[in-house]
Amino acid sequence: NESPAKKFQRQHIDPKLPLSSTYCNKKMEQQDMTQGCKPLNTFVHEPLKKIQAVCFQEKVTCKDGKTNCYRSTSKMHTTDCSLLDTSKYPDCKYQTVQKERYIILACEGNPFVPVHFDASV
Ligand code: T3P
Repeated sequence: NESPAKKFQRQHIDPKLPLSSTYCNKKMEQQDMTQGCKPLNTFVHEPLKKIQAVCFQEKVTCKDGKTNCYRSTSKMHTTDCSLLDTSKYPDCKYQTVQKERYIILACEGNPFVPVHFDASV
């Protein structure tokens, strides 16, 4: 059974930068997010350790009001995958947009690691 920490890694970490505009169509399928066509998902293209380190950076309030969110102190390479209006379920089609942004993650547990992608700013 997949832990919340492993689920976060599957859904949000890909150390390689995308090489094409069809990245999201392929990656969302490969990483098992196309049962139901997840509407928005961000991949972070940085090493695992660098992303885990965000849990010890700037503490901020999460969108749901909880207090276990952390914002990165540096910008990171990210890709937003947004489900297209024209996508016809179960054939999930995404727009691929690369961004350099600060990321906000929710962290939990011992070890204290990311379990949810809250936002990018
Ligand atoms: P998860 O909790 O599995 O990380 O908020 C609902 C989902 O949308 C959540 O999934 C995170 C994801 N999401 C992104 O991946 N990028 C974004 O910029 C936002 C706002 C949400």
